[in-house]
Amino acid sequence: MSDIDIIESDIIAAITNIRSLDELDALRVAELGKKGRVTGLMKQLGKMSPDERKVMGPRLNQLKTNLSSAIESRKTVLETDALERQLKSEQIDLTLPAPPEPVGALHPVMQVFEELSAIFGDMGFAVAEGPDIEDDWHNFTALNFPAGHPARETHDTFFFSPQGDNLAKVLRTHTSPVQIRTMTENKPPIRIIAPGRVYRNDWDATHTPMFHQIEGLVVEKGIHMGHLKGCLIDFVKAFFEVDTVEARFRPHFFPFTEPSAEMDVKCDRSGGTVKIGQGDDWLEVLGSGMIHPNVLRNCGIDPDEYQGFAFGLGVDRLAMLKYGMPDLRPYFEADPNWTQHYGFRPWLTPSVSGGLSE
Ligand code: 2NL
Repeated sequence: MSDIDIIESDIIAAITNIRSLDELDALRVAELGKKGRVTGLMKQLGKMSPDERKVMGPRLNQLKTNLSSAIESRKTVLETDALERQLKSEQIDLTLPAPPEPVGALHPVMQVFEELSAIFGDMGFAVAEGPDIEDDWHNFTALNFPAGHPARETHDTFFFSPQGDNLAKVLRTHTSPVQIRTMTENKPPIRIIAPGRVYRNDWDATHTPMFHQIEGLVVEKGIHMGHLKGCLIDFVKAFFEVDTVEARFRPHFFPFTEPSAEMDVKCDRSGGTVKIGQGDDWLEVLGSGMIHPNVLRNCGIDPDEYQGFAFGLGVDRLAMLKYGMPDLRPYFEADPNWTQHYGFRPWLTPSVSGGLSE
């Protein structure tokens, strides 16, 4: 056997023993690369006599071809093996039970909205909704804020750019425009709550530019402050899940109600949390009043025939109070740890008879 034959069978034996693609590539470089053994032999051709070269030239080319094709076929075998191994390791047993789905949680603000709907629904209120983008008339004028009235400035309103001759649209600063729409589109008796998002340009530890409000409205014949007080005291007892609560109504001013009153309830702040229905402190819970005759008239209702009361409260703060959440900011951070801790199981719909918060 010639030297070349020995080299060839050596290398082919080595190729056959190789177990990985990396090793195979290293061998290819070592034997056929620029500094490789076979290339070294090729370089010697130049020093040979023409006769020798005639024999050795084709023989060396043959060697190169044989080695290349041995490497290629080994490569195919190794690649096929690697694929087989990968497919085996990635096998899925479709008969195994599925892993449990991650369970979402209802945001406490949404839970409180559900509880409020259950309580007022039980008293005969329907839920009404309206657009977040309102015109000036529904958000202000109809509610007895005359043009240029200073109370408009207290709302930190977000205005859109004015379109043509119309006054600029606004992001509603309260849910009252929903009630205005209900009164202009329906005849009394009316008994609705309007829950939803409202917007004011305010951003600090206790205020967010978007927050949640619920307002209530009753328009019937012969409605008076006694109905307002009875309704709101019943509401507070149901919401805080207590049998008795002491309440007081403090005179206040809103442009859209006359008289207006803020409602406080007795509470206990001694243990670091607020407990409703006991103790000697007062906690402000909502604003309310008898609907201003101008507002009724603006909606086409005769104030000599119909009277009504209305109230409004901030839902974010109410949720903090009821569920002991010390900080408003995590409400809008979508941190799954927080939602799992403070959130509610979404399928437990609150009801007055079946329990509000379980
Ligand atoms: C508060 C006080 C209040 C109303 C909202 C209202 C709506 C119409 C007519 C009359 Cl259409 N009143 N809403 C009345 C009194 C108070 O909200 O402190 N909200 C956070």
